[in-house]
Amino acid sequence: HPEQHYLDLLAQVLARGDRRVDRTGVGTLSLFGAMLRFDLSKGAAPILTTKKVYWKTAVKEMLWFLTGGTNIRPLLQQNVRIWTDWPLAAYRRATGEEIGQAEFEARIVADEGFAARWGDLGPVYGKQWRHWLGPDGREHDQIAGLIETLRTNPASRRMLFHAWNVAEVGQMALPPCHMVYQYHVTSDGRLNALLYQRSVDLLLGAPFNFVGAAALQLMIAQQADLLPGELVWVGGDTHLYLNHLEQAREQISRAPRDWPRMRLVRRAESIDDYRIEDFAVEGYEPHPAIAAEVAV
Ligand code: DHF
Ligand code: TMP
Repeated sequence: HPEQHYLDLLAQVLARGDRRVDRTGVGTLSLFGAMLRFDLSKGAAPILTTKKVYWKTAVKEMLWFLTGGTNIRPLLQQNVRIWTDWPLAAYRRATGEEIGQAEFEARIVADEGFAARWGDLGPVYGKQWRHWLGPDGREHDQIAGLIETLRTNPASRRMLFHAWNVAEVGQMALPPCHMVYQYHVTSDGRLNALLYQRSVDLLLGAPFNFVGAAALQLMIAQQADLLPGELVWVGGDTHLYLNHLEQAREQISRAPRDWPRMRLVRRAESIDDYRIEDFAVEGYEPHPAIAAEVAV
């Protein structure tokens, strides 16, 4: 089962990970350099079955990146709370106010001005993917450029987009983790993708990143009249937080089940026209969710 390779990676990090203090102060076990390969060509999607993964949340996050936005307000309006911790931490640092997460989220949703001031993550993924600012003041839409090249010159070896804008990394709430996506078209019309992720929270973050990358691959393939092929995932600093070790052991003890199928239920006019309702997942019967705290 392909999921076994993920479980093996969890086991490797537990067994051989280098123990170190990290930016968050939580501490990690870390291995450097990992690869997983997922075959999307038969309709199966890398949505882990050894714990319940909230795949709609991951797809909504990907759709939000594609809008070019960097403010968490539209996420909260769709009940997606995975990005709240970082603006909340910044707000608490700046104001000293001991506001709770639910109250902060409610204020972001209710008050547009508050959201504009406190809900923005800086020039993160959406900005760099859709509006990378060149030195001449011109903006570059890397996603539109990628789809254009896939349509007109699919043999190109230059089909990628990048979020690591060196000049702007310092203004980001969190520098990009899933950093470069490269694409490749086979002679029989399959779209392969390779995601390079520089930093990997293997228990909490990676399962979301697999789903996001697969959803993006389905959308881009459809827009370029290609069929999905393989998704190759490469991790740089691949780690388990020290407060996730029990959860990782629990997950390893579970037997993977058949992967669900994910497909698009309609053809969208452009890459900007997809909605969460366009994604159908069938046959997803995971083991129960595994609760874990995210390191901020
Ligand atoms: N920081 C760290 N330390 N790890 C991350 O994975 C991470 N991911 C970020 C931003 N910063 C991060 C953005 N993505 C969750 C999942 C993905 C994500 C942020 C958070 C998360 O908490 N997942 C939980 C709850 C899911 C839910 O409530 O919908 C999970 O059990 O998967
Ligand atoms: P870092 O910037 O110090 O590397 O911290 C980022 C942490 O967030 C790290 O544990 C990796 C994790 N992460 C993911 O695994 N996937 C993601 O999509 C994001 C945004 C973060």
